[in-house]
Amino acid sequence: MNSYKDLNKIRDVINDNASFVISSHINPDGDAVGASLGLGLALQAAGKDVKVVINGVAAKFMGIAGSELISGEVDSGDDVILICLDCATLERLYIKERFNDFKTTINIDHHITNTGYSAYNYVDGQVASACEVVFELVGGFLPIDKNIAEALLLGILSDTGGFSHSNTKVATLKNAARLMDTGADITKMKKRVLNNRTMSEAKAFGLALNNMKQEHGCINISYLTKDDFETTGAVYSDLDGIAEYMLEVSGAMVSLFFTERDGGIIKVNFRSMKANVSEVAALYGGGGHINAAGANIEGNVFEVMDNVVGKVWEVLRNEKIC
Ligand SMILES: [Mn+2]
Repeated sequence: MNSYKDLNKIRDVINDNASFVISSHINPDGDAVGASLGLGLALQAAGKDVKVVINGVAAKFMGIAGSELISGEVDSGDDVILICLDCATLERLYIKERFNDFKTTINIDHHITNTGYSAYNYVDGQVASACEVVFELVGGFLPIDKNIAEALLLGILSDTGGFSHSNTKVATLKNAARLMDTGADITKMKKRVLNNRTMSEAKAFGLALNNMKQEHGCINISYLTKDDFETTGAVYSDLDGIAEYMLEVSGAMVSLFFTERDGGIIKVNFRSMKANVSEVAALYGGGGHINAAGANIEGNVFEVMDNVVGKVWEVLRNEKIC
């Protein structure tokens, strides 16, 4: 596991500078959005100039406190610090082309596959969400109010599936409890992140579940083509949760969800009960966590499915998981 521990150096950089750009991975999930807005609000409250530059934020996340910090513009230059959140590799960073334009760079994350691509890196692979790493950085250093706490809870709820995935630890619940101590409304945030679907998302779910098959008696797979996106009007950020749902269906030890993207790229979401799917994702240049990972693979959706199912089956068979 990669481990990067520049916590105090990062606090010094924050103390010594006034202008920050926060960014995260492409197609940001709830953790990416929550960490970005939570840290953005904390820096703003400390008198810093902050812009959050992330793309394609799902409508359900817009309007929460801190979303006014989201900007399409990237300020860069001699005095601006870039902070990358929840982003395991530079390749996945939304503003990767601008990475070298900043005074210095900071990488704060919880992916065990994080490559430590910044000048200062703080990666805690033990925690469930990037929001908890931000909380660790900010707690006791900058004041945390209800709005900051709600943004961070959004990410914790998102990455743990509402405290239901196996990444939910004692520390996760303690962090959530400490955030609730600020007066943060966890029920409101849970409704926003987990119990809140658009019509197009529901339709895409329907198509994906209709396409679902089981391979080798324990690998549930499904896909959506570009045509499916057009038919349903769904966007990629609408697809959170499909792979998790597929893992709940009859005997699955792994679920694999494939989506056709632009440029002949197939995005694969891996979810598992036990097997380390981040190792399989890494074979394709992807990464993530033991039970949840992703990769972008060039090729035809059906060929990519066959290939990935073969690799996953090897792991499940070798480890006698099924
Ligand atoms: Mn995350």
